[in-house]
Amino acid sequence: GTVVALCGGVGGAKLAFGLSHLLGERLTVIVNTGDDFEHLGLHISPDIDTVLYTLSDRANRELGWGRKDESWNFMKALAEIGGEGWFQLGDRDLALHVERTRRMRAGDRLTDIVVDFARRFAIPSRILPMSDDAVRTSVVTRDEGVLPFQRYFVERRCQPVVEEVQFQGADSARMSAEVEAALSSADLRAVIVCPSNPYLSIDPLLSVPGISQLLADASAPVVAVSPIIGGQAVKGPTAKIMSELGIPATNATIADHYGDLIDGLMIDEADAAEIGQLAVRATISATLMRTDDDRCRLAEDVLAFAETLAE
Ligand code: FO1
Ligand code: CA
Repeated sequence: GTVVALCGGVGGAKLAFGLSHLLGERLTVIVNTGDDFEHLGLHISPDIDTVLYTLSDRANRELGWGRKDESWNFMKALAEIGGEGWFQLGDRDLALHVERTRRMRAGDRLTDIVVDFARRFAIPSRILPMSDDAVRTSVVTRDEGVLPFQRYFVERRCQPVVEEVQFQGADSARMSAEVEAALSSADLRAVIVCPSNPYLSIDPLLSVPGISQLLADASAPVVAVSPIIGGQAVKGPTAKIMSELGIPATNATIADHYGDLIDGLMIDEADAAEIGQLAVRATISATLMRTDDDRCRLAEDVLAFAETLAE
């Protein structure tokens, strides 16, 4: 059977790495593009690139984004002539942005471009953008108005208080034929919602018309891995945003947030005591992924859990 993973950036990509190692070409990863933006005239797709780099062992593990063995000559040269420096584009990373932008201007679909890059990187699994249409995440802040996602996340370092998260363009976006086929395949064995930020990384995916319906209709079990451990987000601003939105940073909230879309939730062993309070079938595992072995073991655990939920 085949498996689909829904994924945002860093945390999600780590589990996608484990799943990819176990499943190879039987895995399709559908990736958030709500973080995409135009910068310096280039089309940047941070979550797609994080997945491409992570699954091909090119990721910069220290930074959590971008490539390993990176150099920054372009940024230094840009600063010298007064260019914008708040968003760092490494010399090697730049190649993807330039080539993606060139091909998009030539009329190629983002899906085809990403599939080609993945093949060039010898990634056996399929990586698909959630849509070829632009969906742009923006954050309504209390004091600074509406900020495009990267301005909020990188330039303002998630400091502004969040009142609402919006997905511009979502209403009229279409999922690609490839996304639709992957989610409605008769061969589908499980859908895994990776431990990415539900509000910033997974919700944009679910906002694309049709995707949540396909999840709800899937005969295969849909299983999420919680990004919360001990009341804290493993990485990034999940817990901060939840508290600003007035939602407690607990696994129960994550379970309620995904609601009927998921059939099971995997939580961290540190939160085992919460299992009884969850309105969904749940199981525990060690969800913190420090090493490649951790990623593969968690992938095994989540697939085994999904197996127990299959009809
Ligand atoms: N994150 C930062 O915190 N600072 C950066 O300068 C930065 C540059 C960057 C360039 C390419 C890329 O693919 C990602 C980059 N990120 C950077 C990460 C990215 O903005 C976020 O981690 C994701 O959008 C959140 O999922
Ligand atoms: Ca279902």
